[in-house]
Amino acid sequence: GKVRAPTHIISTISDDRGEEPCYAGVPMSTIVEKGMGVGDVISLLWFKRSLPRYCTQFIEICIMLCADHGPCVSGAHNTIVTARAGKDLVSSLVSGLLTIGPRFGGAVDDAARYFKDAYDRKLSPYEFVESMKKKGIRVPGIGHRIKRGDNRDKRVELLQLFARTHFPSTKYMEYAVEVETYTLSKANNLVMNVDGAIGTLFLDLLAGSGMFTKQEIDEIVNIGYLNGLFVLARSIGLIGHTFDQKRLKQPLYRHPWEDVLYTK
Ligand code: Q5B
Repeated sequence: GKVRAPTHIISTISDDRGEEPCYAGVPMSTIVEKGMGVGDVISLLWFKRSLPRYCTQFIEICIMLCADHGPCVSGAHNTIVTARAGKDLVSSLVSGLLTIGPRFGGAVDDAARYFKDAYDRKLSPYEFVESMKKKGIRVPGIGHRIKRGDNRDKRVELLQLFARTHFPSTKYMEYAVEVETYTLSKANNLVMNVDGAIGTLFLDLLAGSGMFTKQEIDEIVNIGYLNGLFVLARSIGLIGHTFDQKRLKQPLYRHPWEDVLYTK
């Protein structure tokens, strides 16, 4: 009989061999006919299942709220400088994306990991924050350069409002609010930031939707899917900043001497 040659690639999320491409088994025509959105496409391609509407809506709200945060943040700054150096769209985009990491936008997965561990081990906010301090680790999802206890991040408030209205449970996020109350008693800039809100609310989505086993949740948190939401979202803004600089015909950027402390 026929012997199947061993394959070099295994793929489980999409298939383009038939009459029309399928995402996790769902044909393109169904996606269009049913009026599915980008949240549904992310559900299919990242989580390999159709999630309930409130979950896909939450994913779409995360994408919309993180699409941009002005020209002064690390990512936009890099993209602007690169575009002004005459580089192409992809170079300008990736130069901004490469700043996403533990301090800027890429703390979503670590927020999910650390807050899940602390909540599941029933640590009090005091025990959690002080144990992190002893280890010399900043609490991911806490702290912001411009947001303060008396100038909260509107994005965090909008995500919390949506989840409190639509999610069956918000236990991880409510725990993060308790942690924030404690960190704010230490310093006014130690607010829950957008990474912390998305990280803890995604834990609530995974645990409360009934769509994931405990093992699947652990795998998602361990692999680290959630920074992908910020990366995907912020790409929208970084592409916009590239077009903006090109449209404005901005010259090569050179940082002013006066703004550098030259010292020996
Ligand atoms: N301290 C975000 O720091 C920032 C502490 C802390 C315990 C903490 C810092 C941090 C964790 C990572 C995180 C996501 C670097 C942020 C984002 C997207 C964005 C960005 C935008 C957008 C800010 C002053 C004192 C020091 C520190 C202590 C600070 N954070 N202690 N846990 N988490 N957070 N990142 O203001 O005793 O003086 O040594 O790393 O969640 O990226 O809009 O800009 O949409 O684009 O520079 O929103 O919080 O404060 O470094 O001067 O620290 O506070 O140990 O204490 P800052 P520092 P001490 S959202």
